[in-house]
Amino acid sequence: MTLSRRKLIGMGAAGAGGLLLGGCDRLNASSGFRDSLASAEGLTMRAQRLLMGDALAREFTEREMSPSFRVNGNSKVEDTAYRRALASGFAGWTLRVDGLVQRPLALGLDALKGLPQRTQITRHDCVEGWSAIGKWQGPQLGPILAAAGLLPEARFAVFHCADAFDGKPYYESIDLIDAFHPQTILAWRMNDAPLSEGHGAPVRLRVERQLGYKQAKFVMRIELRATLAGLYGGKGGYWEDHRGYQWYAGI
Ligand SMILES: Nc1nc2c(c(=O)[nH]1)N[C@H]1C(S)=C(S)[C@@H](COP(=O)(O)O)O[C@H]1N2
Ligand SMILES: [Mo]
Repeated sequence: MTLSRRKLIGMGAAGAGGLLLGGCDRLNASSGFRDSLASAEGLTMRAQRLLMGDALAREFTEREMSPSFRVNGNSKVEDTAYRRALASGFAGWTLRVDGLVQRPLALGLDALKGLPQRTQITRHDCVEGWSAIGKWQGPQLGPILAAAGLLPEARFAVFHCADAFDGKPYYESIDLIDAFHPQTILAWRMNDAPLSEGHGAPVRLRVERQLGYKQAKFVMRIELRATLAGLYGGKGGYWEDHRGYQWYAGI
């Protein structure tokens, strides 16, 4: 099942729409969120959402694919459990989906490969000033979250990664509008080959309407949360906490 923003809202306040509309009220109660809405970021996010609605990011043809797609950020994961899993071809590895869900999931790579797949050729834009067009394949995130059953308090999907910078874990987060967007997938395949370690094996997020740093690699766990406060630096991601990058990194 794919839920578009329109469908989410169409479900009304008692249904998933309540997640969005009710969420605003509750978020407004927190001064942090009020500050961020008053900021340029809040304005950009709301303006972009109004303009784009549930529009798709541009997709490209095979001929437009970049001849090379660089590896950026961490290209290797130090974590010993990760190294063992990588060495075994991720045989016993599972992706956990937990937090504010009715049924926590543990999905093996075969389970992810067995779900309906989406393939998309998109342009990745890194804030450092480079872009590359690549082909990504994997299951959509929305149906996986629907299978776990979101609790009414759930507002954000947090992606916990296996890597770290200077001992600080890499993580990222998106809201439910992006989580249920049709182009938001858990990619295990890139350019017709299994994801390499450098590009984020075994699975990485593709959230195509946002910048490169939101495309979390080495995703181990997806946690559904009511708020980003209280998690690491509280700003929803490694770069947001430590480098002042914006949480909503719209392209
Ligand atoms: N776990 C994790 N995800 C990450 C990063 C990282 O260092 N660790 N770097 C981010 C940045 S800044 C970019 S531009 C892309 C790079 O993806 P690539 O290596 O496939 O080009 O991954 C993003 N996701
Ligand atoms: Mo980036």
